[in-house]
Amino acid sequence: MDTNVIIGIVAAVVVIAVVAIVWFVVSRRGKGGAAGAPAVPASGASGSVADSGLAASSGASPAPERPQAASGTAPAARPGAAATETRESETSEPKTPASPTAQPAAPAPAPAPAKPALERPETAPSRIARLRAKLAASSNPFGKALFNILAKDHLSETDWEDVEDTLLLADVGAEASAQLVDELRTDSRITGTSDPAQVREALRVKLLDLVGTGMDRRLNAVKEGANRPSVIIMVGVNGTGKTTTAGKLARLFVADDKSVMLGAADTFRAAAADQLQTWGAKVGVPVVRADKDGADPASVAFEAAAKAKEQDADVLIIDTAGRLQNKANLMDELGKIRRVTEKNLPVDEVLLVLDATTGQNGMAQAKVFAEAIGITGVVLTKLDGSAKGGIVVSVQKELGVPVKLVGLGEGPDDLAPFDPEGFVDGILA
Ligand SMILES: Nc1nc2c(ncn2[C@@H]2O[C@H](COP(=O)(O)OP(=O)(O)OP(=O)(O)O)[C@@H](O)[C@H]2O)c(=O)[nH]1
Ligand SMILES: [Mg+2]
Repeated sequence: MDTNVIIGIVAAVVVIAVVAIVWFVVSRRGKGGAAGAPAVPASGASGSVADSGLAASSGASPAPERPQAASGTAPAARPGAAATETRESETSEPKTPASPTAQPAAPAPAPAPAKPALERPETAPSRIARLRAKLAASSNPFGKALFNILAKDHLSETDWEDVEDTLLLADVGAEASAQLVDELRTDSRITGTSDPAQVREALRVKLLDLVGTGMDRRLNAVKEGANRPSVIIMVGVNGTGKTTTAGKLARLFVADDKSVMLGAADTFRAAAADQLQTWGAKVGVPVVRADKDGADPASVAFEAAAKAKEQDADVLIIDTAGRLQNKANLMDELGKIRRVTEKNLPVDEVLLVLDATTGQNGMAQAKVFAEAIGITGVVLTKLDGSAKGGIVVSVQKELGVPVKLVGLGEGPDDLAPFDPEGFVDGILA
């Protein structure tokens, strides 16, 4: 065969073979590509399910909580902060991704739970008018007994003794009661009268004198030149009303447009800090508290003072655990709380909270607390009950510190400045 023919045949075979291979490969690729295509959309679909789940859960999760006091980062609340806070939480709410077609099964995000609105504490004038009426209306065994004696036409020797006994029973104190009656009798001899109406008026004047109308009963925090933050420490035996009064006091300041911070230095009972936090939360006041039970109360006080200073609060109120005045170690602890607080801020006020129903026993408490930590004022609580309140006279007389506030009920705004005229009129009513 001719060589040229052979070469031609070989070339034709090679060309056919190449064309056949190319056709085969191309046709194979076309089939394989169609089979693997769904991988991307599938993974895309599963991604959108996950996304919609996330969106739903973030939509349903509660709005960010107010920073816990332990972190101490919460700013001291100013009234009106509530509205700002709500707005902030609304704007920072995660936005739902706009991809409706990719998330057929995604539930609509639940709206974030609305934050409870902050309470606006009662204003001072309204509170005082309400509490005056309440005090006047409360039954007063002391006043009734005096009224019965002084309603007589003429006062006999026994009547004078009864007046003294009634004063004693009202916790005015033995010394003050005896002195009061002696003076009244002397006056009545000098004026030659034992007319009960006159004696009654004389008693009113003397009682007012004893209770003291000229004392400055303002809280140190509101006096000119007060420190800022002004620190108040609440002290007293168990159950007198320290925490309740701290909460009520915070409301008084909030009503006065002051920024307030609370310090939960009662680490003795686990629930004590929660109790304080409940008070604070209602009016948007942050609480500095220990992050574990049984922590050193002095370290909480230190921390609270540091935070109040850092956040430039107007007032810091530190609640302490109730303690019996005869437990020396517990009384020493109070001294430590004060010293440690003073490493950060001067302490302007130590309020001794006395339960008016404990009567003269309150005097023993007052003396020991005054020695242990020094007190600048007394809060007389539970005067709304059957309390006699005469302890006002003895506590001021013995300690030289004024009764500054009175607790007149368990309501959140049942705390009033002590008003001597109203108090004495209440006794004699
Ligand atoms: N009626 C009346 N109850 C009051 C008053 N102040 C406080 N209380 C009640 O007294 C009880 C004790 O109050 P708390 O504030 O827990 O007393 P506390 O001194 O902090 O108690 P401890 O921390 O356990 O020492 C609570 O039931 C208060 O509601 C008041 O002025 N009038
Ligand atoms: Mg308490």
